[in-house]
Amino acid sequence: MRGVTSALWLAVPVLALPAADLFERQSTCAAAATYDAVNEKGLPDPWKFANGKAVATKEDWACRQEEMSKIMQQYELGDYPPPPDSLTASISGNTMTLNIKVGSNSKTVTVGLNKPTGGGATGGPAIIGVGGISIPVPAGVGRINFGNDACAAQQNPNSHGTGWFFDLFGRSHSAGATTAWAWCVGRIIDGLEQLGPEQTGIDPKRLGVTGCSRNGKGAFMVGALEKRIALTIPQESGSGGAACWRVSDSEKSKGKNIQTAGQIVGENAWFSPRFNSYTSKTNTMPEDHHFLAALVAPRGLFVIENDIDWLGPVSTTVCMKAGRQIYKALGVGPNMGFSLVGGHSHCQFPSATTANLNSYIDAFLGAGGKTNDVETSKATVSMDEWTQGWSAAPALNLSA
Ligand code: MCU
Repeated sequence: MRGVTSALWLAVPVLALPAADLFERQSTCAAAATYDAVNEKGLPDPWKFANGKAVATKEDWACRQEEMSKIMQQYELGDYPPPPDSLTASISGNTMTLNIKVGSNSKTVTVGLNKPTGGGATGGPAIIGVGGISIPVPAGVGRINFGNDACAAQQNPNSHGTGWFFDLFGRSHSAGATTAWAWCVGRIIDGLEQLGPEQTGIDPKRLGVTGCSRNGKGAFMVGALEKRIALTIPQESGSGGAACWRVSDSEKSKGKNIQTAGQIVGENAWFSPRFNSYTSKTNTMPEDHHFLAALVAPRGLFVIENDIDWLGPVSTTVCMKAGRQIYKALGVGPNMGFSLVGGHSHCQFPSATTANLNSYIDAFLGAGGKTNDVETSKATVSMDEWTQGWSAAPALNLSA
């Protein structure tokens, strides 16, 4: 008996990895340090890892999402940093104050809250407005005002490096403004989590994000990079948001007055300086903006567009239909909607779209239920041209 016990004791140190360590190792995805450029006319295949391996399981998909995020950071977004070293939140009335520390840098930021009503002890839902809100927000849903320009400026290409994100990380940090905004919104959510619904009236598990135009590009990036967002509603984000770079380049070559990658980096600081090397050869990037939808999946996503040429109605339709294909293959098709309704001015929400919008708000921020599974666009597109090279979709069921 004694012999058996000591044999067990001997065996234990060999096997005994701390449980947390073991789980961490098991769940680690094989990420490369950098991802090679490609030469692909069509939209890159979401179902194949960069090393050629097929995405076959839910675990594979989680790793592929991590990889797609890393690839986008390498080619156009710049690095999306981990959470800060410390964050302390306090609240007075409707103003939340955040004290944030990264290394030896610190920053104090205030955020205006418009608290939801009727949320009870668990708090109610709220929508974060990136630089304002231009969708109709249902009664009772709170609003959070994210002053994105103060986080990372968007005046012109030279504004890269200005704002409290860069005060914390240094002026030469690689993040584009939209990437920085995603990180800054993450800090607002940290504050809401820390204070809890008792103090804020907000349930941090029922948060939406929206923004229009340039700020719609930002809202999309927030949803793609910050996984605590339950519903992402980019409005008229166009190029740099719901449009795919390759498709916009193709439309431009057909004579359309459309924003392209080449133009965008000369206009503003929305993307990383890293992107500058690829804007004249977007077909070499192992990513495009259908990956933004792939990164939001399976969470709620309702993409609103317009038929204004500059926004690229064909490009946003192709790109977001590709996004819907991804959602469908993940078994969560109705979680993503695409609504391109024209005939109104930029950032003017068409009232006929309200019922569809509300179906997503109810499903993800409210009582639940089904969305209207929207796919509306008058643009005629040929999806085959853009997705024919994709591997067979794996038919995963992420809703289970
Ligand atoms: C659609 O968003 C932008 C667009 O990308 C820019 O080229 C243009 O200058 O401004 C749009 C915008 O933000 O309008 C409010």
